[in-house]
Amino acid sequence: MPDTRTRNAHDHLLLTPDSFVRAALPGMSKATAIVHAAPACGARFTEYTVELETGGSFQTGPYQTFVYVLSGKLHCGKTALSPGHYAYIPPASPLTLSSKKATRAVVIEKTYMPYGDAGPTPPAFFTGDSNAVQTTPMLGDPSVGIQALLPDDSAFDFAVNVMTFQPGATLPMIEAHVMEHGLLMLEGGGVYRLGEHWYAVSAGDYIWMAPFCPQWFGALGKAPAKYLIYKDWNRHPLQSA
Ligand code: UGY
Ligand code: MN
Repeated sequence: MPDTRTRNAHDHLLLTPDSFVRAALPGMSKATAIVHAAPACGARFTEYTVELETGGSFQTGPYQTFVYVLSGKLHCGKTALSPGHYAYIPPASPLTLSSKKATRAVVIEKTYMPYGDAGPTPPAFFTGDSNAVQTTPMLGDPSVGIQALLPDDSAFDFAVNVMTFQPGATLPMIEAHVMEHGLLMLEGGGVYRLGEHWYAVSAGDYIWMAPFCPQWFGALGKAPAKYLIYKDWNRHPLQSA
């Protein structure tokens, strides 16, 4: 009988690759999606991995969209995105992204929330390379590095960071905060505490954390552990889209 590390709890979800189910979303051609987080689980954003065949394509919807390439090459307008490259696509700017070879990318979609008096203008389209983004030590600890993939600008209502833990490094505290998270393990592994549960996690696993889910991570093994983490950011908790 098969077993899985996948778990669905009231304030978190752990999805392991053995339980991923693929289905195309509207606008996909020679491509399929593994939806990791969506309003169906309580999330206020969606996150999915898109897998494209040679000549595959998908379209961004009416939402602001963040795309991070995991493997292959993704053509986004005039830009070709390689692994670790990413794009921010503003809402209501439909774009077709395509591949000339097998490609995987993670996609985050969120309804845009304007910022106070700054008006309703969302940020403009841009692309970046996570390999070139500066690493900042977390609370002064050089064994936990943070790379902020989006600019420090209140026009953005979410953040996407890459966090890299040297072997044995840990989050400095058990966090519990109003922001929710979508987390994709990119490399290595370790132990994730979510609420009262402790999970062994490794590259390829996905975690959704509800607001205030107690969370802590410790990296295990001989190589660094690295994850891509989304959070809602820069907005008052009473604001809704
Ligand atoms: O940004 C964060 O809240 C991050 N430190 N959380 C996490 O890694 N679980
Ligand atoms: Mn956190």
